[in-house]
Amino acid sequence: MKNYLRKPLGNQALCLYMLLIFSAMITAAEASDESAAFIEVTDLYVNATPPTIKSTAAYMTLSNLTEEVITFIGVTSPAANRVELHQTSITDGMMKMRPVSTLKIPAKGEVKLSPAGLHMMFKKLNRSLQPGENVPIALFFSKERKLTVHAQVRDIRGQKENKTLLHHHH
Ligand SMILES: [Cu+2]
Repeated sequence: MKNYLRKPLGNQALCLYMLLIFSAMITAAEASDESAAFIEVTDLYVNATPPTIKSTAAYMTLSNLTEEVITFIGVTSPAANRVELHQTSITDGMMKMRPVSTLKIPAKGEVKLSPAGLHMMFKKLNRSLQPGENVPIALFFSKERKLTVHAQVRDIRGQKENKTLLHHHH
């Protein structure tokens, strides 16, 4: 009787184990699906920061590979407490930034984020970012689509053209 009871339990445990492995495999498959081309990210980098600076910006080009408009709806990174999409504009010689909540990427079109315009603002960095390292950035889009990319940290402080466009105040 004892053996009879134990056996089905053992099978159940095995079944559960197999189920766990199976669901892990499914999750892995879904994770790789997330990069199944709907958006292509190029020219991706984030500005290096000295230890005293707690914010920085990331730039990239977002290309929509599909036949319909894709809306960017948010961004996160483990390197910062908060990441926001910002638009830089110059009004009366003063540079201002404002948060942009959503961004439409036209069908088969692209949107460039660059130092003079749109950028992804990293706020409350939890550490300084060293040139050469890679920072994960999770991008969220309409239809619950997510894309994780890795931005290379670049030291652009020495580059004259970007010098006046660096901003650390919010
Ligand atoms: Cu900004």
